[in-house]
Amino acid sequence: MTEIRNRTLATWVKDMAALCTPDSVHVCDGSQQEYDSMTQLMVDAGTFIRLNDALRPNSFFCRSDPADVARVEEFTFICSKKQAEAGPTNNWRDPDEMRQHLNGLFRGCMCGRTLFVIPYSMGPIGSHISKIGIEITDSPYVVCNMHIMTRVGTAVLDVLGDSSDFVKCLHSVGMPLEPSQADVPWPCNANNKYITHFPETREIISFGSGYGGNALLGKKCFSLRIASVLARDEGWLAEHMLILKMTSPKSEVHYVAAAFPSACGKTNLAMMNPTVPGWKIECIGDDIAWMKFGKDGRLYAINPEAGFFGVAPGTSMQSNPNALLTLGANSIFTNCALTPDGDIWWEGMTDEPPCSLVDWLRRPWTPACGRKAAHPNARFTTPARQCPVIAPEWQDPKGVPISAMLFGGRRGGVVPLATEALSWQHGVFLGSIMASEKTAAAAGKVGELRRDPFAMLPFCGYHMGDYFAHWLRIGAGADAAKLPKIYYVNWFRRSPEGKFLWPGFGDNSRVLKWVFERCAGKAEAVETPIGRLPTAKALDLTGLKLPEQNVRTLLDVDTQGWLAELPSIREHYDSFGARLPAALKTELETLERRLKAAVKG
Ligand code: GTP
Ligand code: SPV
Ligand code: MN
Repeated sequence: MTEIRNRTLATWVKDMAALCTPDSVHVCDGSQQEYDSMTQLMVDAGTFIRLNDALRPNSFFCRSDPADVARVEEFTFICSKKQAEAGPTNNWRDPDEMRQHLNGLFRGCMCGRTLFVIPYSMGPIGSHISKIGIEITDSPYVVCNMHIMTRVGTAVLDVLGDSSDFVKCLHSVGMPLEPSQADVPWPCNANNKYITHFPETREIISFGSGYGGNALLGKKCFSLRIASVLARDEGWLAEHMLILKMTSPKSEVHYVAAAFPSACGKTNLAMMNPTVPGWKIECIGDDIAWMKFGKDGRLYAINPEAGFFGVAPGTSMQSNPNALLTLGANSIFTNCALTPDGDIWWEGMTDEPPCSLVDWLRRPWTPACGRKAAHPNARFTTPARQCPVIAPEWQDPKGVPISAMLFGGRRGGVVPLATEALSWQHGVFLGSIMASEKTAAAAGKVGELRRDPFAMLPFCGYHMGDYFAHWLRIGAGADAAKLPKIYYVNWFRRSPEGKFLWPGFGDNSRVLKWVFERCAGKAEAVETPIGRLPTAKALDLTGLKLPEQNVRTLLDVDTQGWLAELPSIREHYDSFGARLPAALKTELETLERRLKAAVKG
């Protein structure tokens, strides 16, 4: 077994083993052999079902406990010393009290289980932008997922050396086993979930859930909640953004980052097949971007992850062929449905559903039964390197220079298809007022509109008002000409009958083309009270049979709608109190003045 030479790490592992009292300790080496033995362990335990090897080699199907299907924002805590540091958007607990409480929960919590130590790197091993985390977990499911989602193993320990510069991530499913007690396929602790972050000591402690961002601690917990604090302190950005590479027919290249809330289209945009002829889109990342200024004054982004943990329902050869092609082998499927021939299925994968399935709750399913076969937050875990449109430079330790950033969300009304910010400050304003209809990625009521600034509402590890100020500072300290241009987009505008007005998916390349051409100083835009909008002519709609009325609505400035929204924006802003940057209040007042002037005409 891998030996731990790092003294800080060895002591921590020893202490945690003494606290959690596992039957054994396993330090992960990141090898294929380790992955295989782990999947076999789970097949034997009934957690995994091996899929039909002829259809989907080396892939596994997994169903979670119905009480453990999504991120739990209600039980997610920022335990900074001062409550004011966590701000109004986070749940806060005193770090000493939380530690004490968690100590009680962790005492003996790994009885009958193995304690796994997962050394992992977020970002290419050894890149100056990358960072190291060590996750201790009692879940082999987490080990397998971390193998795919991050760079795991001995090489990470080699880079770490004797340094104590790593994020301590402690995780348990919170279900110890008595000596004679049989395990269940998906152990968790339905009544006791805590996803806790200690930003001052750069620690994460998670208890009771084995699912997604609750348990794969490199993802939202480290790469966003802890990293956003590091980024604030060190002058960079840790964002909930995809990164894509766009190449024009003339082989010019621009890189674009985009922040949409959970289940609002990042994975789809990141690896789409563009419908505009001659243009190429390749993927760098689909969920998280870490961005630092290069010596040339431009902002460079890396994808800290190594895999995709993607929303399964709705993924099809029509909507996202490159995702399906990535999933051809070596993948894990959680809370999808199982077909009679040992493959997986979910709503939207095919026009016609299979005649019979076993649903995610292990019940027989037929198309007539009236239930969904897959959970709406069913997910696939798959290696990024298998994506047919992964950009060759996706692991470049330098990162890629970002030309444009998009913000967006699900908005049935008011927000047009695309708006260009008038300046960096105006762009920060647009990011700060983002709102979206809630999805199944987090527990709670789906469809409700909520403000989700920068798609970071559940992921910002400190006071959101300070986060806005950090964004403004980043802009103020940079050469304006080298900063990315900022856009606000909305693929989800609906007709009064509730139909999407925009085809979305590959056709979003039409908006990207406009963005690209704006970055190149071409393409027309009209100045409106809310920002610059594409003219109908500037948007390439060739080959798209879109009713003219749709185009008009998509590119319309709904002045009354925006005016009606001002009170809710003001209320949103008021919640940040004195920490709301004055510049943003000014932006809001200016918007109001411009809208009122437009009404008077
Ligand atoms: P997280 O992994 O939770 O952060 O989600 P994400 O932002 O990567 O969202 P994803 O791309 O997985 O899309 C979520 C859902 O939105 C899927 O069911 C998609 O089919 C759907 N979707 C994505 N893009 C579009 C679009 O352009 N138009 C419409 N109508 N639906 C879309
Ligand atoms: C999200 O919810 O934004 C995700 C999935 O990307 S999870 O890993 O569960 O956070
Ligand atoms: Mn996400």
